[in-house]
Amino acid sequence: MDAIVIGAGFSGLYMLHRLRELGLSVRVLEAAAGVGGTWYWNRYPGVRCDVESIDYSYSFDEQLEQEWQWSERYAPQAEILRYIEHVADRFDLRRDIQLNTKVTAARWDEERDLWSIWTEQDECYEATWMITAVGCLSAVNAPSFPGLDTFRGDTYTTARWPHEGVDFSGRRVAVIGTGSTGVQAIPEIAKQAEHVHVFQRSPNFSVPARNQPLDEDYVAAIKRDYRARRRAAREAGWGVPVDRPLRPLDDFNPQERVAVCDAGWRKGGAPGLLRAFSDTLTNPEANRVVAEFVRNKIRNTVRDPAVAERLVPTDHPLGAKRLCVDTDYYETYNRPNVTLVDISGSPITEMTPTGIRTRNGEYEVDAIVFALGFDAITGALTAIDIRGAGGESLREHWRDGPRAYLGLAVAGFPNMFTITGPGSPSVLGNVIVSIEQHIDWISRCLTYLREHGVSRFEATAAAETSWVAHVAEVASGTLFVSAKSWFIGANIAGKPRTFMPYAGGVPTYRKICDDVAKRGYEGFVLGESDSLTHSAA
Ligand code: NA7
Repeated sequence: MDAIVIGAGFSGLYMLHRLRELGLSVRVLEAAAGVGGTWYWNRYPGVRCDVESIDYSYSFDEQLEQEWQWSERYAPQAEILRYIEHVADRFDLRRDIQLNTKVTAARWDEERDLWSIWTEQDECYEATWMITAVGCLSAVNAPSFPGLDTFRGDTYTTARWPHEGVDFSGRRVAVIGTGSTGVQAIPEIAKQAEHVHVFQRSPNFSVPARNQPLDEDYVAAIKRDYRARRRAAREAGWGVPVDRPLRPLDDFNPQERVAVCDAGWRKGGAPGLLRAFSDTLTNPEANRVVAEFVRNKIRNTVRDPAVAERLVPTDHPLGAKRLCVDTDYYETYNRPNVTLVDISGSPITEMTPTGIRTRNGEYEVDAIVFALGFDAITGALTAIDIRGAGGESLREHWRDGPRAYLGLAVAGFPNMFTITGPGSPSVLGNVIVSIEQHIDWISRCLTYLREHGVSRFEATAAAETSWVAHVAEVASGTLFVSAKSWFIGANIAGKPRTFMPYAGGVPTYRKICDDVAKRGYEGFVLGESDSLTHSAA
């Protein structure tokens, strides 16, 4: 093939569409039995996107965006999956997608300038270009509690939820994990189960989604000028349109500050609070004002003051861990069938045949739900044994933290593109905007390389090093670095602590990528077989 794309989620599908337009022969290899990526796997109760569907959708085709009708402000998983399936059918993508095909290894062939790519079934594909579209939140942080195999009840992992659903009626359920996933799942499970024990290691900030059916007039107004909406999304720092000019905390007096936060809280969704002030994520005082506002909302919502206090996050700035978006999360702790088990000082020591033991005691349950998150951003890439020039392993190259030029390419790994790779904005905001930007850039790059007869394309070590330093420098000017989050790999034992996404905002990043292209792919070596035709510093 000309190209192998790994993964058939939002990225893989659009990449396939663009590569076909370029006339390349392409195969998409997908581990799952269906398309959809994270939206295929994550089927737990309450699962929705935390970005509004109007924005969390492809912008590349005007007809597609006109014909598709989102039913709710934040579409549920089943609807997002239907949308992805619709896209696969509408653009006739399925004939080039091979499902149930997990890629296990890939090796760069120096002699022939191509990738050999192996699957779990031991098939081998060869392609000039290897494009990873594996998703930032797809490698599951699997539970590894002692005694887990002795537990006699049922266990469920949110990111691998049974397709037929789960009936929790009459059952005592433990949920471990209170990130975005737990925060969405807990209220839904509590509606059904006899009792829910929530095991919380650290509390997260969460804001109400205020999800609702989409108003037809509102949608019609957006569709009349969807281009403007998309443009606004692309020009906004995090890929979501801004509804008012952003101003720093110091522009407001104390009453106005509360009013700004209150407006965000009433509107619902993450942007209202994250962007309450232009400096919420860079100025500790601005962040403190917003965080304190949300803390008070928690205290005012949860009736038992001791429970409320345990739900109040104090160990990180608001937004430094991804801000959760919920429906009735804090209210759920007012239910008589919900118990919060604070395991911050008394961790889970083991699973027993009948439940969960912490340092403080044992909790008998019939089922355990693990909502432990992901080996984010790099986990799905390092799960594949990728070997570049000279046999160097990607795992080894990233031993001290991920290194990639623009988050798009890795030095020593020619002809490999990493969609939403480490060092790109990826998970900071609306990932669809970042996915489209990466894919459009890669497509233009491949066109240029073809026109210039280039068959080998590789980031230089110098460009990679300076980009990694730039990503770290930008992050150090934000409050992101002060939280033990999955953004910095802190949730996975032994993972190097590096802030992985690019925090300089989507428009700045886009301009940098475009400038690199304009300067003849500065920072890449462009070669033709063994003889280099062009090289840039
Ligand atoms: P997250 O945000 O990583 O949350 C995982 C949760 O699981 C978090 O509360 C963790 O506590 C908890 N956790 C992880 N390991 C353990 C162990 N061993 N014991 C107890 N608790 C544990 O993942 P999500 O799936 O919720 O969300 C990921 C993203 O997906 C989300 O931001 C959206 O963008 C979509 P911790 O906070 O580490 O103390």
